[in-house]
Amino acid sequence: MTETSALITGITGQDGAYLARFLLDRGYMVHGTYRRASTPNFWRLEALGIRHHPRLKLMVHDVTDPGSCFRILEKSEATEVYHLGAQSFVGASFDLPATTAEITGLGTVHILEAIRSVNPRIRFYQASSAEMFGRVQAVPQTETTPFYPRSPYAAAKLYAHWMAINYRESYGIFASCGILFNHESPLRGLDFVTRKITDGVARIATGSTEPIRLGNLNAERDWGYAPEYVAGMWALLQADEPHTLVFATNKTHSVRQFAEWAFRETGQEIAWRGTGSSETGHCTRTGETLVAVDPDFYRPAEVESLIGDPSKARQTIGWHPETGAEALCGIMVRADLARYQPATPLTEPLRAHEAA
Ligand code: NDP
Ligand code: GDR
Repeated sequence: MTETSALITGITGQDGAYLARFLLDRGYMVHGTYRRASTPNFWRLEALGIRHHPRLKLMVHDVTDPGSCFRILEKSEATEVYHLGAQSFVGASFDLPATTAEITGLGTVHILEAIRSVNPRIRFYQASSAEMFGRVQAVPQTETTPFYPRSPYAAAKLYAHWMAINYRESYGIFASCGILFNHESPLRGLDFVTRKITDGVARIATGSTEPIRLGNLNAERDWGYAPEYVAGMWALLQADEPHTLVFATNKTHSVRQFAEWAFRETGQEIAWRGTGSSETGHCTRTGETLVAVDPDFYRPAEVESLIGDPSKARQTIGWHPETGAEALCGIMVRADLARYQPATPLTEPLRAHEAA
């Protein structure tokens, strides 16, 4: 029996790495695409121990290059395509709106066009985002909540989302969209607020006196655990027909709350002083400044609060989250502490750019 071949764009990212491991564990042949960089960026694949897996093939690719989108489909002979490659950082999208549109928006169309020509029977997963709800029109958000994007990233994702649905309806392509709420892990990039906090907490716990500089402490997110969400991506492509489904925990918490949990994991309680851009968080025992608000991390337009209802995903494909945000925070802090403790062998460089 020949193995099923899957293609993952963005395999060097958080979800790409976890999804690759998930598919390899199920016997798939996995083709993953990475961007050429002066320094290879395979630390997540190494951390998961799959970098040299015999059924993993890595291919250089950029989603903005249409020809390369055709070639990866032809070479991989994939029957399932998980399109995760994107400029995924909302904050940077305000500085790089056109680049974000090209990668995150139009890049998806290049892949869809290639599927339409090379093999229209391919099952396609689109990494849609809760950010598309933006200034929310209903609480909690579901598959029928109207969208109101509030960033160049969200607008680009919304375009890609509707293009995937258009290819489903126009050409009969099995294009499924997962509208995923924030999901985090020890493999999360350091720019994102959860990992920025857990990395900072571990740094402070191992001797640093530099506070964590954050933006809007009152923003609320529905945070889940990434390995559970990639299992949902796979389940979505195994359904009898294509769907659009929300993946979320149906609970929301503030950035402030996440920081309090993270410091508590290392035995420190925070007392908050001041308001707005002059707010600081201090250790109740020592008075040391642990958190400082820095307006540099405010966004020109903010998504204040997100909370998703995953009932349809449970009914349709049996998916439901297991790990709540507080437990997730503990997992992340412990992993970052292990990275900073010199006696612990590193499974991940302290900074992605230090990867060999
Ligand atoms: P990451 O930022 O960790 O990974 C993004 C991946 O896309 C990386 O492998 C990156 O490569 C790759 N990439 C960037 N630009 C290009 C390009 N021009 N061509 C090809 N690949 C490119 O994101 P996540 O793993 O967290 O997210 C995966 C997907 O899911 C993204 O599309 C994201 O927008 C979406 N999403 C994520 C959510 C989350 O909470 N994590 C929630 C909802 C949606 P490199 O390593 O070289 O930068
Ligand atoms: P988000 O995640 O924008 O929701 O996008 P991020 O962790 O960047 O921000 C969450 C919230 O925290 C606030 N915040 C800060 N954010 C960052 N990055 N850094 C800070 O210092 C900081 N201080 C406060 C933000 O303003 C925001 O409100 C993530 C990405 O994975 C997207 O790709 C994905 O589509 C969405 O989640 C769902």
